[in-house]
Amino acid sequence: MCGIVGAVSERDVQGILLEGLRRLEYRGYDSAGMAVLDGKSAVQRAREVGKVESLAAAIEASPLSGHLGIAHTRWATHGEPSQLNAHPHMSGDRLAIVHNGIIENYQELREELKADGFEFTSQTDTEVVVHLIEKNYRELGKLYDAVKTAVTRLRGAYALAVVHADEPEHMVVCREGSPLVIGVGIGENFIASDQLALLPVTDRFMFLEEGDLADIRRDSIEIHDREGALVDRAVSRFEHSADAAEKGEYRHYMLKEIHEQPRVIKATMEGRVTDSRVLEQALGIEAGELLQDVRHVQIIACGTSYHAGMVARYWIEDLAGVPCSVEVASEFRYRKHVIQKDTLFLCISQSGETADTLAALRQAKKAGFRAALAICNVPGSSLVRESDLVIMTQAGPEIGVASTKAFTTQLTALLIFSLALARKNGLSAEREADIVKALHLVPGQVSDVLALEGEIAEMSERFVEKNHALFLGRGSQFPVAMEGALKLKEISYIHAEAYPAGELKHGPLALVDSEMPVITVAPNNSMAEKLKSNLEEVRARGGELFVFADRAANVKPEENIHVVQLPEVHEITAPIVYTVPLQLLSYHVAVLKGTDVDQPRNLAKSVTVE
Ligand code: HGA
Repeated sequence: MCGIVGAVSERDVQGILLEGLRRLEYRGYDSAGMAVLDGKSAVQRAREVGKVESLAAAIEASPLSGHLGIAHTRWATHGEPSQLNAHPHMSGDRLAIVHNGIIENYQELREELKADGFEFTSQTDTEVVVHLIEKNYRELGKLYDAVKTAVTRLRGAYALAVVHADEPEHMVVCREGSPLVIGVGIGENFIASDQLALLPVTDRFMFLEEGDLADIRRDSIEIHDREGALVDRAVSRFEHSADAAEKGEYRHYMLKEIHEQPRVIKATMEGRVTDSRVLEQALGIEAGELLQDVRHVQIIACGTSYHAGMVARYWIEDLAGVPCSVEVASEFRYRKHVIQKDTLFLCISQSGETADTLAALRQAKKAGFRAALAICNVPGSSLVRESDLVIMTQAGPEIGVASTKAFTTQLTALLIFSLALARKNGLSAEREADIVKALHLVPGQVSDVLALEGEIAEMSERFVEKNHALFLGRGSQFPVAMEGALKLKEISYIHAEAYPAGELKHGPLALVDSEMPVITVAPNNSMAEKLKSNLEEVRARGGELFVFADRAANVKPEENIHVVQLPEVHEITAPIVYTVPLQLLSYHVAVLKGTDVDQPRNLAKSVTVE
């Protein structure tokens, strides 16, 4: 989850690196650092605890200058956030590295290197790597060879960028389990954990494969694969416009991203649905044949993407009649499981680099399943490259750590997939047309919900003093309630839990009193009447209810019942539309509480470590 950026250029690289770090800060932000080489002196390094702006201030006070540099924004895994643990790490005063990932055998290497006389100044796993490279450098005398030999000793996940003051014309980078992309410039080249970091300087990128080791110079890029063979990696152009990563008129990225939903949901449908049917080829050339064989779907995801998977289970079982299981990746990967014959393995991840999801996919591949389908937002990511079928969500860069538009576009893609699978399993053309028509209405309905922002912001004032909240939903709205609770936790730090409304009386009702706000999503679906009885149970215990419902659900505002009326929506597409008011509610509660909305404490975007 850390962010790495590096540059080799004729111009001074300090500004490029700093801007890159600012753009990567969503990945980690407990400390940041930079190392720059000018070809004359030893490595110049600055490291600061806190956000990138602390580093920027330190560098402004004592500038670094040079044509080669690496930089890092950290999300600590080993060792507290501190200046000593911040990257770049050094061995002596001439070798520096930045690292994203985890070195699993670092204890053993640390003991070995200590016995060799290396002194450790940090608690990180990363520091063993820099000393190991230095040890090899002393023997081999070439940075490239030293890195190549050192990585054979590493177990775990890493993206590394390495520089040495005796070889100030290049950096050596490699990747194994953590993302790394090369930005191709003219007479200058760059590296970063994410293309976003480099958009001010290039829009051409090469994606390293697992095990690749690259030598990056101003005028050349040489890549060798795991076996040591010289390889070409295709150059592709970044597809989104550079300003997609800017905040524009909005106060926070999260708010901007909430408001982008009508457009990106529409973009995710484009080319994949006609007026009345889904185009299964949009899932891949072999999709038609492949889906024919699928008898079971196993969904794997983490966090918000897991909630999208839970909604999809209702769709897949309801529309296609195909059994579907959903599991969080970090659990799936560490247990024995039975993969049923002709299972489609469906991974959902915004970044496509989520370490647990990728590990689950790789493990399942060994166990054998019919095919892997990825729902992902980042082209060229590991998940996309390692799957047989892909549906790219068209959310554009999502910067806010709390996911919003990635979730609703995942739902859109999952509904398209569910319909394609359902058609193979007897879904009638009429029902398909009915649902596709409903899907076309979603962007407009989301806009209608966004127009209710003022009302929702007013409602949020009642939450500021609360310490807990309960979210209720039934059927496919239960995962929507879970996602609502997660958003509130993530950005406002209010403890929130979600329950299927029918479960209330089996325990959580004991928590309900006047201090416990209860938020309910209540479209007029087949469960509406049952849900209303559950609301009465809450009211009878003095609970304050906040209900998002459409007119037809007929929930009347009364004392202790606040109702926000939503547009009428089709039962199948309702989870997409009903997610949006809960995002707005969490956002406004967080703003009132004064939290760091885009970068909530302890979290990071794109969880590339376990
Ligand atoms: N293990 C290293 C890098 C952490 C990381 O990649 N986080 O996403 C450290 O703790 O510094």
